[in-house]
Amino acid sequence: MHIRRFTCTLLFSAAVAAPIASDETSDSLSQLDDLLSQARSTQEDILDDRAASNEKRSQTCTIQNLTIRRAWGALSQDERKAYTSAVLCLQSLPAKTPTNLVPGVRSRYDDFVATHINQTLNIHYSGTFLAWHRWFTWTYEQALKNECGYTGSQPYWNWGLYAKDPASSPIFDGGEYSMSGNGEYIAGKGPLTLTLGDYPPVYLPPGTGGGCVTSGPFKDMQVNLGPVSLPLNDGTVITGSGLEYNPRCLKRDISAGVNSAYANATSIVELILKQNNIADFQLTMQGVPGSGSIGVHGGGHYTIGGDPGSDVFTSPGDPVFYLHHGMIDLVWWTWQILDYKNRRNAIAGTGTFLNSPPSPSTTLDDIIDLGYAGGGPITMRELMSVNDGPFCYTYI
Ligand SMILES: *[C@@H]1O[C@H](CO)[C@@H](O)[C@H](O)[C@H]1NC(C)=O
Ligand SMILES: *[C@@H]1O[C@H](CO)[C@@H](O)[C@H](O)[C@H]1NC(C)=O
Ligand SMILES: *[C@@H]1O[C@H](CO)[C@@H](O)[C@H](O)[C@H]1NC(C)=O
Ligand SMILES: [Cu+2]
Repeated sequence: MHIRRFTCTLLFSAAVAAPIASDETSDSLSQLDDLLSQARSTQEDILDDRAASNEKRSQTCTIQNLTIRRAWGALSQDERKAYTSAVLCLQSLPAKTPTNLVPGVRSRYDDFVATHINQTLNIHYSGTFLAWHRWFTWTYEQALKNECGYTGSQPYWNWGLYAKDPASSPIFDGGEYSMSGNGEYIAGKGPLTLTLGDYPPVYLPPGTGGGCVTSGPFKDMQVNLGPVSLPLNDGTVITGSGLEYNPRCLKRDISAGVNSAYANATSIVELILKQNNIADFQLTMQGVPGSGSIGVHGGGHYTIGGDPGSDVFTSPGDPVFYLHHGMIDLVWWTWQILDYKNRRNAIAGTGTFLNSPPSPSTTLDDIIDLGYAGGGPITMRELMSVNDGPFCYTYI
């Protein structure tokens, strides 16, 4: 009896294991899981070591009090609801940004959008890209906790899990426990044309929405700021200062084509394992200009698409931004901890977008300031590790 059951189990495992092993996506997803567990256990070793040492300064973040950030799909329905309710709360609180500086701000949520718009040309394709967005995402998470009573942590979007059909994923399925669904279907859209300086354009497969989001927690959300540089499917771009009051619906154009081409499980694993220095890592992640790739960073943003999702400046105006940047941060942290000694403080780049106009190299002494979004001025040095400076979190 016992032996028979054992045999059955073995047969059953073999039957399910075979197709998984032959599937590139599942292979890469389990590789990503392994990398993540490896990163976790290295982080625990680091924290154990310093708890054992007498260094007092380093005792503030311990294994016992790490905040754990989880994938959206791993949250319970109640936890997801708590998160979206806290975001809606932030959207109902008054802005701190004075309207003489940014006439369009209407809520505390908009403070974050305004800060991102204001600094866009210094925080993408620059030396501060990763650290700036780590601090931005963390500061947003703290606002949800401290100003809206949220007791959970910032969830993340593992792009690789749903690359073939993001619109049906728990993040975008449009249900009560999602981050709201796709935009209304607009027929006959051409590809989304992205231009970057004098490089040849990149044409992205259009999504299956394009119009207003009509389902889920954010169906009545009003977008107030932007656009600054919004690409359209006919090759044109709508531009503006982004700072005026421009109330409109939240639009999305969820694209499985973009997700599977640029932010699939294999591309995530390869980014982590094959890039050996920070300059290549952050450039590949954002898309090497002229290569035709938009990287996993562009991959996530243009999977969401729409307005403000596809506007580099205004993209935090779609609440999924923060789940996307949770994943960007997870990937950076996983990459850092694979060679912590050499990568913990590794930075490269300058203070301007593709160094245009030319600017000094970013250093660990450079100050990051999120303005009215909060957080206060902080040095790059303090933002380099998820268990130092203001941070004490991990990802599972
Ligand atoms: C974590 O615990 C340590 C030691 O108990 C404490 O000093 C520190 O303030 C805590 N840190 C956080 C972020 O809760
Ligand atoms: C996965 O992403 C990589 C990098 O963007 C790309 O080269 C590859 O074709 C993608 N795989 C699939 C199945 O689309
Ligand atoms: C925009 O950035 C400038 C320069 O860093 C700063 O002086 C200004 O206060 C910022 N505006 C807002 C609204 O954050
Ligand atoms: Cu950004």
